[in-house]
Amino acid sequence: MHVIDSHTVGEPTRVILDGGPDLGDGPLAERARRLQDDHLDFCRSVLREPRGQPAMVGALVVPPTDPDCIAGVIFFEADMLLGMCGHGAMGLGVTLAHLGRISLGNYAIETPAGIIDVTLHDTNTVTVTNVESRRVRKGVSVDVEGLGSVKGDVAYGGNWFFIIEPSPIPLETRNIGWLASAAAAIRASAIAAGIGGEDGQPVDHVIFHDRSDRHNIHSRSFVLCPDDTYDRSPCGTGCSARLACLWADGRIAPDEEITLESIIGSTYRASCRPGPSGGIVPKITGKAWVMAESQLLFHEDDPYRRGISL
Ligand code: PYC
Repeated sequence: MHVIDSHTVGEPTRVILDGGPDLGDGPLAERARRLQDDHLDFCRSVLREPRGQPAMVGALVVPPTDPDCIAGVIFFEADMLLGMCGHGAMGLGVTLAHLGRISLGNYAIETPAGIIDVTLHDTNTVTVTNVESRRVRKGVSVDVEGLGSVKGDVAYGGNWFFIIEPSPIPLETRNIGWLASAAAAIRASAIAAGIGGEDGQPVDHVIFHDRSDRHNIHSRSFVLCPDDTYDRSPCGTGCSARLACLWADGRIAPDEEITLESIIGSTYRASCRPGPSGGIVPKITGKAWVMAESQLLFHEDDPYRRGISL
């Protein structure tokens, strides 16, 4: 299996170029469902240790259905699919450039959440114009054991987010374990209380936002991903959901660019415009670096060919 690994300001992506399962044809969302229902072993084998690492997101390159798109991509974690992935789209952009399949410019890419645009400005700098994003609920309270009542907004940015500001825990790297367990408890309580998208979509990510101590940074965040790892980048879909909340509160103007910081201090630039369906169209710019090109081998007698499951 031919893979290329990159990281986007710290958050890893593994692009799978061949050797993935046959998902048939049809709409990308249907093919993604087949991956989720029938091929989770594949996702685990690629992302779990010993071949992968906990924070890594997979990006399976598939043929697009839309002839205007240069590729289709299904983003996944070891145990579940992502509708979209901002850092992964940046990683895919620099990977396709590394392979000589694209040069500097603008490209449409199909994802299960919809068509996104990837603009490669130089070898490492990529802007992702994401799917239309929206806030669906403001200031919802959820009772969380050990934390009490926690208030947050529910927003969509290609995935579903519960967004809390200010953070109940200081956004410092020494608190990462504490932040992760609090965010996981909030997500479990939100799901149990039926708090999510308009059509019952469960919240899959939780974000804590707060002020940054750094000059010219709009805010700092901690993002918990569905697999309970934290995003080392500011999370492209999370920034999109965040922009949707800022927009709904009148806290950002069209095309105003802000810089958002991750818990490790890495940054994206982000802006938005009104979208066609009442939400916003986010633009997120960050940097990604290709770091390895490999052939993954899976021997029949390797007890960990499907990854380590504990
Ligand atoms: O950048 O959108 C993102 C993302 C989702 C999960 C990890 N990163």
